[in-house]
Amino acid sequence: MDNTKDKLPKHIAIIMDGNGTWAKKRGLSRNLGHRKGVQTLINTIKYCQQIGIEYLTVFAFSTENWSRPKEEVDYLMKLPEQFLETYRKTMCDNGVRFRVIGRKDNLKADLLKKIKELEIETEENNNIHFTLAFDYGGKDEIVNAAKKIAIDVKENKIKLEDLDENLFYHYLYTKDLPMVDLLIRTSNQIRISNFMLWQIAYSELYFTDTLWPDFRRRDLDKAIDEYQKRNRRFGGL
Ligand code: V0D
Repeated sequence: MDNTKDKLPKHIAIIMDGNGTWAKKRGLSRNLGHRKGVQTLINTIKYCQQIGIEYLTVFAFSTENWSRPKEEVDYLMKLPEQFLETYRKTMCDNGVRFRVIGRKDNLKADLLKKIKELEIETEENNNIHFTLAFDYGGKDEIVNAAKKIAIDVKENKIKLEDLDENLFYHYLYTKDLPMVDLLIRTSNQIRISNFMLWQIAYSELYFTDTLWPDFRRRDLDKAIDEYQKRNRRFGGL
């Protein structure tokens, strides 16, 4: 019996690509595209919450994005504060559990403080788990896990023979999130680009031409529809 058919994906991950292309098509600056992208993100969180998605994780900035032109990086780095200012209260009031995953060593101290505060303030929320992957890389995450495991083995906190896939997962940035059911990438790029690697082992992958600032409810509906049509087998039959 196929009872996966009408199941909502529990965990959706999105690579929000195409902000620059969207702006260029309109003769606008890339920065305006990114700003529009923030609004689309906020609408998407709201909609996911409405339809009962439990986990939403989005790729905001990769470990490789630092090599973009300085001007663009400088602008991008203003978005977190802008996002938190406009959306922080809504998250608190509507049961959004907020998390940021990724490296923390390149973030400015005051931003890090604001992130920590909101993570703690929304700790008890469980309406939707909204996670931002920020200065995140999938390979970096795995290397980081391996290092932490090596330390714990050396300090006799774990035994090497006890290391299995389950225990390894506890050392990933996503240790508190389930595996990804549905990965969406916008803007017609058919790549993973070092987003979650371990976590997408069994994910359905959905690629759309829609540019991120144009992404609407019906685009998410289409992705979920497609997900429900596919028959997920996790390698079994
Ligand atoms: C631009 C579309 C929220 C994609 C979404 C610096 C690109 C909006 C954040 C954010 C970005 C990050 C950390 C945090 C709170 C919010 C964000 C970046 C880009 C990269 F604690 N949106 N957003 N960060 N965009």
